[in-house]
Amino acid sequence: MTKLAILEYPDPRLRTKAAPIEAVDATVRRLADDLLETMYGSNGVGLAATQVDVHRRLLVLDVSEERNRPIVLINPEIVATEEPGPCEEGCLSLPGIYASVTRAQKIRVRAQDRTGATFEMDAVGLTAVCIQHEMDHLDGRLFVDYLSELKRQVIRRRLAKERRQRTVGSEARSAAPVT
Ligand code: GNR
Ligand code: NI
Repeated sequence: MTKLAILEYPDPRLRTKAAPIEAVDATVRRLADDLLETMYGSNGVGLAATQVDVHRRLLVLDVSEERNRPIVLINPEIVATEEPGPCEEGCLSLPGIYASVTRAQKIRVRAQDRTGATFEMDAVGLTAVCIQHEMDHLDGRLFVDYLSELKRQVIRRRLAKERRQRTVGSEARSAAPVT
């Protein structure tokens, strides 16, 4: 398995609409494993293929405390939603940014698993919110799209500043004498 690089907002590649997966083959299963490794390695509860610049309809999640309940959803579709409510969201593509978004707190999803079999699952709470968040990624949407343009601008500036500081930090380190 490989830990992959995660695209960060406002990278335009995060706006790509992912294409359906025609056949669940070894390549798709390897992608699912790489997504899981990348998600666990970044302490995320979910990850969409879009975030690693693969524009296919696949997402993974694990909302368990012990980090031992991986779920792989291929070509997911939401077939029912209930109880819209607020949820504080974060995103690995917007490190350190959190905001409240309204999402259905109960959903029913249809998807294929890693064998290609179609199944349905009911999800509530964080699992339901996370699936909607990941499915938004597959359509090129981010949770900040639900905020005002003013809030998005504040977020873009904050992320740009943090990235600048990360770069300065690494330059200072590489310039330091190696003794
Ligand atoms: O790690 C994550 N936490 C999270 C918290 C609340 C709502 C959604 C999420 S998903 C996010 C990982 C991520 O960016 N997935 O795309
Ligand atoms: Ni995300």
